[in-house]
Parts: sequence; structure tokens; C-alpha cells
Amino acid sequence: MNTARLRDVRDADAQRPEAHAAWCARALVADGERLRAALDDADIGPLLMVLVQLTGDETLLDECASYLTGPWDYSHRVPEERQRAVRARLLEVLEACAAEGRSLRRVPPASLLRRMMSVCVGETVPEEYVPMMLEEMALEERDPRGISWRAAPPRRALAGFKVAVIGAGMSGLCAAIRLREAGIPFEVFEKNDMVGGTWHENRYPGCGVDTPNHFYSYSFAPNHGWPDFYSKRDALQAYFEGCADSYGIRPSIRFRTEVVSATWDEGGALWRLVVRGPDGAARDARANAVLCAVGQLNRPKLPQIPGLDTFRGPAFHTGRWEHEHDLRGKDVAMIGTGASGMQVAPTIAPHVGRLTIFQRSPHWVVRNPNYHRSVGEGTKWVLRHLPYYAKWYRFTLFWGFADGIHEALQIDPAWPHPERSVNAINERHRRSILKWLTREIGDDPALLAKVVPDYPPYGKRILIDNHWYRTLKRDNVALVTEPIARVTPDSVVTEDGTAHRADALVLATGFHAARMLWPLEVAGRGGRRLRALWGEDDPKAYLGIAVPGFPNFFVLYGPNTNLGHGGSAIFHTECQVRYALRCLRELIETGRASMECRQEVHDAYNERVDRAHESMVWSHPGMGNWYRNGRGRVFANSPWRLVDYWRMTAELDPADFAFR
Ligand code: N01
Repeated sequence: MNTARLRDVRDADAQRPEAHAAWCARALVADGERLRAALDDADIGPLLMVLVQLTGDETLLDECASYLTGPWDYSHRVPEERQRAVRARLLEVLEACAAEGRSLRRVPPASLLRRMMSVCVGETVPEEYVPMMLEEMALEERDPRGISWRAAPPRRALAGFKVAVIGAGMSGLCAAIRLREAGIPFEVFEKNDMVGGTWHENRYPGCGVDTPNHFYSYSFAPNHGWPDFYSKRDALQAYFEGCADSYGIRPSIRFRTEVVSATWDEGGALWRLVVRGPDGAARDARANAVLCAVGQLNRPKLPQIPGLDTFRGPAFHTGRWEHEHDLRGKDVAMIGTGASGMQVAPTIAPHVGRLTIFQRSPHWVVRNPNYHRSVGEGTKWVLRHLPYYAKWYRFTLFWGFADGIHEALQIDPAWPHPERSVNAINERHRRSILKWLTREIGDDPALLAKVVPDYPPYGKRILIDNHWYRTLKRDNVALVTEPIARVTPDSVVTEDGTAHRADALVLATGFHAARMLWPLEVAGRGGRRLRALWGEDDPKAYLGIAVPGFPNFFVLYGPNTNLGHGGSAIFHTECQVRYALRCLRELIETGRASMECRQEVHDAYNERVDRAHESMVWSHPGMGNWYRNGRGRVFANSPWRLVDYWRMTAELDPADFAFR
């Protein structure tokens, strides 16, 4: 574990306002050279907010408002001299605070905060978002998402209660951290030998995140040392390992231990688990409650192509990359052009002999100027040391990635071009993406024709351009759109009879998302099996978390919680973990043995989910996607705006559950 990164995780404390009040101004000014250089590197929007926060001077907002036209550092037009003035003024304020020993702690009134938010991102932040954003920024409270007891729970009640967390990926770790903070005994079962889940397992070349990293991190554990704005897998894995260490979670994890089944014991009001440990032997474990955090994108889906098993060379799935094979100079065939393929191909293309990419259907791909940018040292310094800067920076990312495109996903029944877009905004996005695409490969009409999707933007997961089109134009890369007929020992044969020779085969073909929780067997009240209830591909849960008939069983990243329109999966997980812990708090504080979601509450919720999806782009018939099942029902994605889901999960309504 990189110690600098570990320190970043621990620096979460240093980011809290009260910690700054004690030392920040003096420390900042003492390192004046560094401070000046760092301010030059920092984003003007968040810097301005820090200045307004420290001075309370609203006129600064008026001066800059018209130049801040979006949440991104590349979307503002603040003139150089005005930027210099903001930086100089901030320096003065910090020096004055240091000289006078004044505290840097300032939390503006709510009305000013909303105005600051709006100026910072260049658009009006509606009132309904303010509480969520304030919670996310945690300007005042230590950690507003942590669970607090309403009355101290009897020690005996706590000691006698045990939670099993299945999985130590991003969600399971988050749950474990919150359980530890709440003092609720728990044990984590992890099938791998390390934490990290998807980031541990996915090691394919180019693997990385495509949500901005300073937002794709726990709200309570900021990492000011992310190397890139969109970091690669190793940095993410190091972050999660650092969290497991700094929150003391590792000793509570049973590694290389897979939960095979979970069965509700009615008499004992507890879950009986069968777990298979490192020695392969099955053992029993018990828990009063289960937090199931096994992820949706965990079990590789291999394509059903005749002859696939006859291929002589290495053939592996992106999620199980076999690094022992040296692909340099080899002819490689890659099947699949989703998010994984988008990262693999541009990374390996310069090194392999020939890369043949098999595309079944094209994806919409957007450009993001920050995607390949590293974080400057000055920015890292400011994030770590300048009070409130990291909070405002995260706020801009959150806003930029939040609900902004939700409207672009709504099907307008009166829209005259339903085959290519779903409404006027969607059409605007389509045109803007097409403009980028044409700029990249407009000089190759045959290639252009192959990669322009014939369905509305966002119908499949939108991808960020990882130099995809430039890769397709390379001399050693071919994009094949002819359907695959079969695989032979040394080639992939397409339906037109062409044999595409290959030494190695990369299967970028996605995951068994619809078989949620598979292969875990879960049996609830009366022995009812979750698999029988959900079938092969129709998972449903109340808020994506609770299922009637399965008491004290809470799913994280469950049905209809995948984010297809924006946001950070970590934010969503934090919402779910808080909700699940509120359920546990209710159980423990009231001394009841079990709680089970009411059927009618579950059904009504899922009806609302389905109804919302009927008029959203993922139900559009023009394309396939992994978000919906064989019957066309969207089971993976949340139809809600982030602010709606945040509100739905912020509090537990005990009336939604039957207690025993
Ligand atoms: O998988 P996918 P993925 N013959 O299911 C094709 C997350 N993620 O691993 O589109 C030929 O998206 C299939 O074709 P089609 C993210 O949530 C995130 O890439 O169905 N082709 C498609 O092109 C993402 O959405 C990140 O017509 C076949 C591809 O294989 C999710 O994981 C990075 C085929 C599968 O694409 C899954 O992404 C990576 C067949 N028989 C993953 N079967 C980041 O954050 C399938 N395909 C950056």
C-alpha cells in the first residue's frame, strides 16, 4: 500500500473544518511559495467559493457569475485578470487570518450557500438539491451520513447482534465502515484474497474509472492524492485497501471465503450461512442480519459462440485478464465494444501485431477533456490544505455528474424522430456527439458509417472516448461488424465466411447482471428461494434493498440501483448503506427480532419503477442493453434522479416493514 495514499485517506480528518480552524491559516501562509503556486493550479470556481466563504463578501459572486458557465474547469470564461484578483485576495485573507490568529471556520447561511452553489456551477441549483448537497459537502457536521443512536442501545442488545456482510468491494467496505462506527458487531465474507471487488478483479490493460475520482470516493474518506482526474485501476484498488486499513476493517474480513447459501431460520430469527473457506471445506455461520454486497457486474458472461472452446491460443474475459500471456506482436481478436472494450483496445493496440475488434452494435461515445489529464501537484496541495476547497471541488463534480441529463432520457411521445432520439434535448446531445465523431473520423466515411449508432444516445451505457476512434484508424486495427459465425482453433469466422486469424482472444462481453446475487442461494421465510422469486433475470426489491419474505436481508447495489444517467455509484451505495443501517438501528433499539418489507409497499414501489422506465430511453426498442431482461423490463437501472433516491433512502419509515 502506497503510504502517501494511505495518508490521504487518513487526511479525511484534516479536511474537516474544525481541524482547519486550529492550524490551516498559519500552515498555509508559512509555506507561502507553495501556496501561491498551488493557487495558480487550482480551479477558479471552487477557489472563488472558498474566498466568499472566508470573507462573506457576496459582491465577489456578482463579479464572476457571468463568467462561470458550467461546473467543469474547462467550461468557465473568467478573464485572467479577474482570476488573478481572486487568487490575490484569497492570499491576503489567509495572511490576515494567520497574522490575527483568526479561525478559518466559516459556514455561510443557507441562503448564501445556495447562491454560491449556483454561481459555482453556472446554473441555478434548485432548492430541493440544497439539503443533499450540504450533506454531501459536510461543511458543518462531522459526518452527516454516519448513523447515530437515538438512545444508547443496551450493551447486551448490541453484543448479541451480529451482521454478516457478503463481499468486501466498494459497497461491502462502506457497510463495514459504517457498522464499525455504529458499534454493531459484524463479519465480512469475501471470496477473493483482497478487498476491492470489481477493482480487485478487473485488471485488464487500461482499466479505470469513468466517474471523476474526487467524486468517485467515499464522502467520508476523501483522497486528495488521486493521480488522475479519472484514475486507473491500481490507484482505485490502493484507495479501497487504504480505507480497509485506516478504518480497521481487514481483521473483520474472512478472505477466500465464499458464502454459498443463506437460509432464514424462523425459530431462531437469524440467518444460517454456509461458507466455503480457503481449504474448500463448508462451514456454518450465523447472523441476525445480512448485508449482501456482491455487486451486479461480478460474474463474467461468456458469449455462446460455436467453437469458442476449440480456440488454441489464450482466450479470456476482460474481468479475468490473464497477464501471463505476452500479447506484444501477436494478432489479437477482441469481441465486445462496451465500457471494458473501450479501455482495452486503445491500450493494447500500440503493442500488439494486429487487433481485430468485433462490434455487434456501436455505442454512443462522448468526449471528456479531463479524461486523460493528471492532477497537478498544485491542485493536490490545495485539495489537501486549503480549507473547504476539496468540498467545493467535489460539489462541482457532483453537480456536473448528477441529474443534468435525466431529462435527456425521457421519451417525449410527441417527438417526431423516435428512431434516433427521444426528445429535443436528447437530439441536441446526439448532434453534439455526432459533431465530435465526425471531427475524429469524418475523413473515413466507411468507418464512420460503422460506428454511428442507430438508436438514441444513452440507450446503452454512454462511454467516454478513450481515443477509441483514433485507435480504429490505426493501420494495425480492424473493426469488423459482420456477425460472428464461429470460432476455430486459430480464427474468428464471420458470417460472410471470412476467417480472421488470431493468436489470442479477448472477450469483452460483459457480465451476468440479470442473474443478480448468483450463484449465492438465498432461502427466506418458509424456505422460499430468492432465485425462484426472481427467476433467471427479474430481480426486484423495495428501494433496491429489501425483499418481502426475506427478513433482515438487505441488498446493496441491488435491483434498479445501477446509475445509467450519471452520479457516482459510491454516492448511491452510501444512500443504501445508510438506509440499511437505519433498519438495523430500528431493530436493535426496539429489541425486535426481525423486519420484513411489506409486500404491498414493495409492489407499489416496483410499479412506480416500471412506470417510470416505460417512458425512459432504456426501454427504447431500438437497441439491446444489459439494463433490461428477456421480457424487456429494466431491472438494473434506477429511474430516479439522485435527489429523489437520496430523499427516499434518507429516512426509514418503519410502517414499510412488518416487525416481529
Ligand atoms: O460489458 P457490456 P462491459 N457476440 O455488457 C458484446 C461497467 N464498467 O464489461 O452491445 C458479439 O457493456 C456486446 O454487444 P451488444 C459499466 O457499468 C465500467 O464492457 O450487446 N458481441 C457489447 O459490445 C458497464 O456498462 C467501466 O450488441 C457480444 C459487449 O460485448 C459494465 O461494466 C469499465 C456478444 C459487452 O458490453 C459492463 O461493461 C468497464 C456476442 N455473443 C465496465 N456478447 C468504467 O467505469 C456480448 N457482446 C470505465
